[in-house]
Amino acid sequence: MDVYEQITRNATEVVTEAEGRELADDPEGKRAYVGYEPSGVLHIGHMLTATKLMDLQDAGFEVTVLLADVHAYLNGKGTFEEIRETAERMKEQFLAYGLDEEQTEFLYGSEFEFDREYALDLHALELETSISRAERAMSEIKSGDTVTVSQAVYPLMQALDIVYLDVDLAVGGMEQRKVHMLARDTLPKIGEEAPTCLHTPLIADLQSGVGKMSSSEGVSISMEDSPEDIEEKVNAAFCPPSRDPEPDEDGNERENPVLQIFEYHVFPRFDTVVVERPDEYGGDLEYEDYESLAADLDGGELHPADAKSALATYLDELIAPGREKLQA
Ligand code: NAL
Repeated sequence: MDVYEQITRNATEVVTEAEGRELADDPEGKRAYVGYEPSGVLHIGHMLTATKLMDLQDAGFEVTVLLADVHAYLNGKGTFEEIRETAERMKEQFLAYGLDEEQTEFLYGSEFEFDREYALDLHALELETSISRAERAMSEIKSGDTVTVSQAVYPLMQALDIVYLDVDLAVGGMEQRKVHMLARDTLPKIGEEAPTCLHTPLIADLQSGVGKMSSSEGVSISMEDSPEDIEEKVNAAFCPPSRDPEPDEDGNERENPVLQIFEYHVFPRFDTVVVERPDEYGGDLEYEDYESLAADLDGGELHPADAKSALATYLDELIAPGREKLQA
């Protein structure tokens, strides 16, 4: 696979493509980073960016995972001590999920975000940013109903972290997009470079296919799930025999979340996917890429129930090592 293709496969966008191509021309020793608010348990959203980090490691990038303890605090996720405790567990789960221990650096935000120089740069960014812009940047990240001052500082610190971590490529889900755009617009105003950003897709709500899957609302999948939990959730998922479902009765766009999880979680990690079926239903099906599985579901060759049962099996295989760490 060509390096640019490897870096960008399954990504929604690279900002900008030209900058992404420049990185792909000479990936050795380049640094990619992703940050997460520590939450103790890894869920399917974290796993999606982690899979992208593995692509980047394969391409020669050095990967830094920022355990964004101060950000979680600013976003109302608990006391600082509680957040630090959950971060250690999260790190273990990332390694269990398959990030290369040698190639991955883990860092706490609090290791550099309290430095005097950082504080001065942060205030410079505050001077350059309107409250409404900061608030908009947080629309898909903030917890709680009212916007606090801490949540307006949050995206500015995220922008500044990109500078302090000396990152060549900032990776995040599409919900981070507005923060990254703020960083691209604002950092040059304080004499810093605009970062290149890569965004991964968001998976649709598992039960309805409408809107986005969320760990705080609705059904999500995490490393805490037992094999039975996973089976139950996947069996209840929205999966019409179509890769392009009709809108619902209210006209809302719908996705097929079962196919999305195959595309973004399963095929990047397994060379072949076997769908087991009894002989009387045509016997096992074997797929080497997402396209052929999606085409079979769409064409009626693959029944949604069989697709779901295979998905539950592969998801469990991805989750099992982290689940063991959680239980240890
Ligand atoms: C991600 C987060 C916090 C700080 C960061 C700094 C640099 C790069 C990425 C970062 C967490 C992220 C979240 N905003 O929603 O989990």
